[in-house]
Amino acid sequence: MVDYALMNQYLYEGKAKEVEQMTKDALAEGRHFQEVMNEGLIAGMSVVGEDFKHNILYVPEVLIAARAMKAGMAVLKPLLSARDSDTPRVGTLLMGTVRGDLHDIGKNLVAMMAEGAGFDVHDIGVDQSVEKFMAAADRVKPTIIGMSALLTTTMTYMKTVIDGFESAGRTDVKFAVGGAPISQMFADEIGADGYGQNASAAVDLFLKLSGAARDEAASAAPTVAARDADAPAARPGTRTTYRVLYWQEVPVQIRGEDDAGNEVSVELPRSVARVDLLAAQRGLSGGDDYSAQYTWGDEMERAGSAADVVEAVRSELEQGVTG
Ligand code: B12
Repeated sequence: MVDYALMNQYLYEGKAKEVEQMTKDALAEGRHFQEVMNEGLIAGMSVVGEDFKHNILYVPEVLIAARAMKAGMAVLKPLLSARDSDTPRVGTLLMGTVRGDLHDIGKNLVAMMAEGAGFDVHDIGVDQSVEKFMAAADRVKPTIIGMSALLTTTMTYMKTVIDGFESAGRTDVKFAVGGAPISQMFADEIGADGYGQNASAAVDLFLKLSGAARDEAASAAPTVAARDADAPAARPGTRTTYRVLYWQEVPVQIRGEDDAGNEVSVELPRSVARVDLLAAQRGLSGGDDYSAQYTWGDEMERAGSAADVVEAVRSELEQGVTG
């Protein structure tokens, strides 16, 4: 029998193969695809979003979890596409990242979750001008246009798109905006109809804008195993198991847990800049290609508390990182 809590945990840990297999198993067992998606995938991803917000997870871990979600969604996709006859669509969503901006991981995640919530999603990709948004809107007649921007230099273009639609007399569509530098205040300033901080909030917003309400039970995030908050201090003789996360050959993050239950995770800031550069040089800037380069190294063990071991490994790795 399908264990959704375990599936959520696998998704959280980015175990794509396990998530894919459990999705297949759940369907084979006769579970409805909507249930599998809500309870197995979206619920898991909501926890990832929450933990990202509270700095428990870093960006690479979000990307790895998103990859696992995508593996599960790929299994459900044919069923999602075939459901038109028996499920009323909630609305039509046109999604794109604005001109000058190539970031699409967050947008893709939002699109995936919106599709799961019952929207017809048309994703026009990155670097989209107002003309392209308009041409696409003519084609698909969206109820909502969702724009994404990750750069402070491109977020202002969202206003250009909104103004463009307004001067063309196209006031029949609602605008939702999002991306790391966006805020509710900015959304208000540029005349957007709403802002969503993460994929789950984005779906709530889309549902609100299209007049549909979210089922509370379906959107409630399950809790993940309690971590280090109340763990006792490490004693002498404590050992820590740790793993290093790599983007190709570049170490980007270390996560360790000692036998007293303390968990510590740090990013290697210099490596992030190096990854940006290498991604561009190696032609791996596209969302899927970029995310696919992340892999966890083998689990290792050392004497010491999680904080001490992770700090020691960080310092060793930093010395080995050039550029
Ligand atoms: C991955 C990444 C890249 C990848 C992008 C791969 C891809 N295909 O997307 C690569 C390496 C290509 C890249 C390139 C660059 N990047 Co970059 N990048 C990042 C990084 C590390 C993570 C972004 C990400 O994917 N986050 C995870 C997703 C899940 O979160 P998210 O995008 O915020 O999306 C969520 C919400 O915002 C919301 N949301 C998103 N869209 C929408 C839309 C709607 C409608 C709604 C409602 C909600 C919503 O829901 C999402 C899911 O929860 C950020 C740092 C950071 N911490 O954000 C820098 C960052 C965004 N990049 C930055 C920079 C400067 C660049 C470059 C200029 C670097 C360079 N030297 O070349 C280029 C620019 C290229 C370009 N023209 O766009 C800066 C931006 C600084 C700024 N304030 O402007 C950042 C903040 C890093 C930094 N601290 O300096 N980058």
